[in-house]
This record gives sequence, C-alpha cells and structure tokens, in this order.
Amino acid sequence: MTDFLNYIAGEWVPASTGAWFENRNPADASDLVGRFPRSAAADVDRAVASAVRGFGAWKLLPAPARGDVLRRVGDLLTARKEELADIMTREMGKPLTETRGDVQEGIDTAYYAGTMGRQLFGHTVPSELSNKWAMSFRRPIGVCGLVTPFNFPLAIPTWKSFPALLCGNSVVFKPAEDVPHTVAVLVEVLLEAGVHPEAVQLVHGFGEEVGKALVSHPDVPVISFTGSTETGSLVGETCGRMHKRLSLEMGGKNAQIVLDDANLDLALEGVLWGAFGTTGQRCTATSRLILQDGIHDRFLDRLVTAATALRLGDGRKDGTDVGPVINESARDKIETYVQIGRDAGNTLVAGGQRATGGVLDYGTFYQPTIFAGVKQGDRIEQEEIFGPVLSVIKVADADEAFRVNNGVKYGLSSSLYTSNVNLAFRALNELDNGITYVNAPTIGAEAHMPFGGVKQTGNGHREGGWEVYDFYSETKVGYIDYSGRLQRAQIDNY
Ligand code: UN1
Repeated sequence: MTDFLNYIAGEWVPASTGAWFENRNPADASDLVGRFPRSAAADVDRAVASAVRGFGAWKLLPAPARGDVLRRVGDLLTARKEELADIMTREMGKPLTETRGDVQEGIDTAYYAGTMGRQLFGHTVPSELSNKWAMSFRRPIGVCGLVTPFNFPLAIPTWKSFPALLCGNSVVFKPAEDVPHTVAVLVEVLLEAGVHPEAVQLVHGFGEEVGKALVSHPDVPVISFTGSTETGSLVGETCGRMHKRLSLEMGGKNAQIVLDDANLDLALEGVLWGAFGTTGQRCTATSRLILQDGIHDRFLDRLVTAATALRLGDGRKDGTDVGPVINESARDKIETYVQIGRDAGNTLVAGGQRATGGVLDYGTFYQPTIFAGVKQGDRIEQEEIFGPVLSVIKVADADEAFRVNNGVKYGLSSSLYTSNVNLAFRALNELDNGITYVNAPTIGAEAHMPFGGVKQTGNGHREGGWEVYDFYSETKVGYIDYSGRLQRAQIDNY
C-alpha cells in the first residue's frame, strides 16, 4: 500500500483529518494506485497561509530567472516523460501514446513559459504632457487556486501553474481526485527545478471539501478552474461575490462537419480520433458529426465499421485504441444519455452498451457509440456527455451545417472538412467557437496558442499562448513627470 501526501508549507504531510481516499486504475479496479489524503478546509488554510509567504519570496526573483526555473522544469519533465505517461495511464486510462502527448504538452508549456520570462511586455507611450513618461507594466497578483480535471492530468495543471509562476504568483493545486498521483510528481519536479518551496502547495481531496474551501478563501485572489459547466457556475458565483479574478474552461459539444467535397479518408481518421480518443472525455472531443447528404450514407457506413473495430483495453498494453472511462459514475451518465437517445427515437448504429468480456470486466469500459438520424435540438445533440458517444446529423449544405454547429450553448472547438477554400475561410468567421480546425479534428490544440471557448464554455479568458499571461498578471501604469511643475492632464495642454 502506498500512501501519498499533501505538500503544504514546504513539507509532505497527511491531511489534518487523518482520513484517506483510494485511487484505483479504471482499467482494473483491483489495481490500487495508492491512498491519498482526504483533506479539509484546515489543510487549505495552512496551504494558503504558506502560499502567501511563498508569493512574497518568489515574486522577488526577476522574471527572467523565474523563466530559467521553468526551463529546468521542461528538462525534468522531458527526463521523466515515460514514467509520467505510465502513471497517468494507470490512474486515468487513456493509452500511453496519448499520455505521452499529455506530458509533451506540459514540456511545451514549460519551454514557452521559459521564454516568456524575458517577454512580459508592457507599453511605453507618449504622454500628452511635456517632460512626462507614461508606461504600463505587469505585476504578479498573489496566490492562485488551481482546480483541475482528470482528463489531462498533467497538461492542464501545467497550463495553469507555469504561467502563474512565471508571472511571480504562488499556486495551490487541487487536482481531480481521480488523478492525484500525476500532480504529486509535477510538484516534485517544480521543487527540484527551483521553484520556491512555499510558492507551490498541493492539497488532495474532494471538490466539496477542498475545492470549495480554496475557491472561497479570502487570501486567494485568482482562481482557474477546468471542469463541468455546472460546477463552473458555482465557482463563478463565489468568485463574483468575492471579486476574484476567475478563468473558467468548461463544457463543449464540438462538431466535425464533413461536406460533399471533402477528402473522406482524412475526415474518417479525424472523426475517429476526435470522437473516441481519450474515450471521448475531452472538452474538445467531437460529440457531433454533421454530414452533408451527398456523402452521408457512404461515410456513415465506413465510420460504423471503423468504430466497431477499435480495440478497447488497458491503455498500458500495446494495441489498445480506446481505454476505459474514468469511473462508474461517468459510465452511469453515459448509459443514461444512451437511453435518452434511444427514447428520442435516434438510431443506434454502433455500440450502445458497456463493453464487457475478458479483461474489460475489470474496468469501466463503454463501447464506442454512434447515433444516426439525430435532429438538431435532441438532447444528445445539445448536452455534453463526456464519453464515447457521437451524434450524427444530416444536413443539406454548408449553411445548414454552420447553423447546426452554432445551435448549441457551448462553443469550444469545431472542425470543417472541405476542399473549398472559400468555405474554409467562411468557417473561421462564422462558426461560434474559440477554435476552428479546417481539415483536422476538433482536438489538437497547441500549447503556444490561446485555448478556450465562447458562450457557456468559458468566461472570456484563454489558457495557453501569450494571452494567459494577461490573466495571471495585473497591469499597472506608471507616470513619471520630470517637468518640475504641476501639469494637469486634459486641462493644461488644451
Ligand atoms: C481538454 O479537452 O480539456 O486540444 C483539453 C486538445 C488538447 C487539450 C484538450 N491539446 O484536445
């Protein structure tokens, strides 16, 4: 039995409650990863008090030096890539090829952060008065509470913590209780690379007990949350009331559109990867496939054959295409939605059941599932399922496809397969999403580009790229008047 610990105030410690929770492999419930501290508000209080001290020290290091530390983080993640991929697959199930990609996203984010240490630009602009300078620059904010999901156990915590730290803030991690091991290793890496030992804190536990205490803590001015839209609303209410800076990344109902003139081989590979990669558990997953009527029947036939041939299993075994879903309650939710689809009269053309038999009996597997004949407005077409369930909608033309794409409350990513360059550019303009791919699937965001969605997917902020550095820093303006006299802006010069 391995017992893991919190990292609070520079020490690895158990929870104040003395309680633990278990973390098991979703591909094999008998494989216990370990016990983790089931923490409470008192642990959050200690972590935040220490993070306040950590902020005071860490922000004094010049940003380029903080960048050097982040670059070392990239080196250490590179050295531990294989080990981390294995840890992640064991605790959340997606195949090793994917968890290696997850680590790589963290490495990319680290090296990008390293360069940003020398690029926290402000502006210097002419003052309207003589002998006066006007400039803006960036300051760190304080303790950042980072609440992260299970599906990208490393990448998402790195998207949040690396820019936060680079800007001079301290961070408190509250990882999803399904994937606590990965962030424990990330904390080791941050410390080894030279992040101040009180600038990083890790508190394990549940949302109700730890997440809530962190989000509502008065000494945590910044919250970054990735998770469901429902929880995001609760987080938003608290942060709104307390005037916190908040970044939300929430649900998606992303569509891949395939028009009659598309390269169908490419589109087929795209939808298989987009819909069933990570067992459909990405906020960027393809959960709707919009097919133009000229290719609809042909394409659907090929898709059903290919989806049915995907090999389910333990992501740590060679040859596995699709791993388990994260836990029983996720599988129950998928089952409920499949029933909703059936009850609405949608045609089940693939899957539709728990995947069982042999090793699959040990884990929480669900068959790749496809509904055809789905109409715009059906619940399975509108609501996020977060599993391997794809709804196929037939449309007459590009205009209708764009309308269907936009007819949901979410707006993370979209994808258009076409060889028509005019339609490709129209899609960039007209699809209401934070990210649109042309001739590529709805997943595959790169670390140096802004990531996020419109409508109910987010609250206007972006992760990744240069934009996230605005979120984790406060703009300050400085005026230096060296005229030696009172100069009244808007008055003396007009
Ligand atoms: C998520 O689904 O929560 O674009 C993040 C992608 C990944 C990130 C996904 N690079 O699918």
